[in-house]
Amino acid sequence: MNENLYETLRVGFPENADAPCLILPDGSAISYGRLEQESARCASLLVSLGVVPGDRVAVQVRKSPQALFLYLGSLRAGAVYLPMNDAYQRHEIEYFLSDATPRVFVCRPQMRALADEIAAKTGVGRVLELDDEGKGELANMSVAQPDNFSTINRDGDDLAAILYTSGTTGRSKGAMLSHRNLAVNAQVLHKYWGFKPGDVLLHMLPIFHVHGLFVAIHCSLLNGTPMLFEPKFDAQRALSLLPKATVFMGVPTYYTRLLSDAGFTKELCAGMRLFVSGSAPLLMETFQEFQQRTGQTILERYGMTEGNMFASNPCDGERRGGTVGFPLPEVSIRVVDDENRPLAAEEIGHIQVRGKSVFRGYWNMPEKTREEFTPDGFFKTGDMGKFDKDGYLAIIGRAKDLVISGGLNIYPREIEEMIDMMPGVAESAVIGIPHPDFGEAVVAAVIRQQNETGEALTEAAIIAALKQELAAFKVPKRVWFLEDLPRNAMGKIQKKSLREQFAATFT
Ligand code: MLC
Ligand code: AMP
Repeated sequence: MNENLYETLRVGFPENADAPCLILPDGSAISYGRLEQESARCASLLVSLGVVPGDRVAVQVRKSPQALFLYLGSLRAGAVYLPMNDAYQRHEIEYFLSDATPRVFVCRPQMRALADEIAAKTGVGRVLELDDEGKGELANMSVAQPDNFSTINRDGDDLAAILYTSGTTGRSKGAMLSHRNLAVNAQVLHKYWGFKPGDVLLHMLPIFHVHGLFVAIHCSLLNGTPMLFEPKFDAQRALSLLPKATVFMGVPTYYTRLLSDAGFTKELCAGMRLFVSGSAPLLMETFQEFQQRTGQTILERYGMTEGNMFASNPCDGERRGGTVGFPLPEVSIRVVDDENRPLAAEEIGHIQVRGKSVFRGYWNMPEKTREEFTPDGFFKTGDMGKFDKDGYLAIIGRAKDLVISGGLNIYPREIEEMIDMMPGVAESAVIGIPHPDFGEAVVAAVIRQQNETGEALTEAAIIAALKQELAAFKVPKRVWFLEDLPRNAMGKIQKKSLREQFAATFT
């Protein structure tokens, strides 16, 4: 049996090849038949460029139908898809390409010069361009390819994708996801969330992370129904499209932005059957305000790049605010103490997960992979939580030093390392503090070296320097210069105390 994820998804495609798969902002539609043809062309193109099963195909482009064809084409060619946030800059791209050594790198035209330079340095075989409208070199080359392609046989354990997540040590880790990991989760979610004929998903998430690329797209494809495929989240656009949709998926920022618009009404949501939130904590006040405004209850779920979705509130049944619901079918979740001993309900501990959707480990990091799994095969999420008496899981905090801003993860270590290298800096501490729009915002506290006058080392200079190297969403929104950092008796920086000191900055 061919366990290629594409074949699993294809089972859900409608019999009528003319049925719409993507509905674009101008109202035009791309049919399921066309999706098959275009993904076949992309697969053929990759093969013609020498891509063989297991080769990585790295992609850093804006969301477009062509980008989706490329993802599916990569699956069909048996390649390992490596999507990158389009905000990533030199420092990040260079690391991903040198670590993953892809055969092909697809970039935006405006990144071409940098891409060529990095590709030459890291040994990438071929760089191709795809512009923000889904046109350009790659699209032109794929037109000439045959529109049918026999999807390459893959075993369930073979890799389908590598998604990089930042690490506490400052070094990003490539989470290896297999065809089985993704297929199992897609099937489970499709069923658990009650997808049915007639559903239409409003797709406004980026397609370089688990949420937008896997959760949202796989559910729709398995259901064989259309997606209103928008380039990005925009509250005004959402208001005009919600009446045409039945399902919406977003990070909490999408919901707070919708709620802050007076035009977001109950009537607008009358045809909606499901609002899903995840990737970051949904505040109880957002959950409640949403209920009051729309009469609908947001379904909160919990997941991670390293294993897709782990837990979800029920589709039918009580969706409990402040919780992420129950472990999904095929996933075991336990809450344990520091010695991996399971805790009772209401006791707070480390959340660990095991199951067919949990990843195969970190690319090129066997040691790190071993550290992150327990001897009995549970993955240590780094999240803290508890089950309540009814079995609902609540996420209480994080053991890992991680900031989640607008649904995007930022590891302070990565930013601190870059600030610490700047001339005149003695040390720094990067923290997340409450932010009304992004949930959390990244800020930095910096200690100048003793002889540093402060003339060159300003807040603006640090921010500008970081933007050269790092994705803008990771760059601190504010930088403060302090005399010293709060420390405990062991000399460890007390980030909690810093967070308390600056907590009211944005609120
Ligand atoms: C953009 N900016 C952010 C930001 N997004 N800053 C902090 N946090 C963010 N999330 C900054 C930009 O760098 C830029 O800064 C300025 O805001 C304007 O950028 P923009 O692109 O125009 O912003 P906007 O379109 O408003 O984007 C905000 C957003 C977007 C919330 C709509 O970030 C988003 O779609 N987030 C969702 C991410 C996601 O898909 N997460 C799922 C991960 S999967 P400057 O300085 O240049 O002006 C996962 C697993 C799971 O976590 O469980 O799902
Ligand atoms: P990522 O590495 O981008 O996949 O982010 C995964 C992390 O996002 C998890 O480890 C959690 O810390 C966080 N997360 C995801 N969903 C939720 C949620 N519903 N509530 C709180 N945190 C969440």
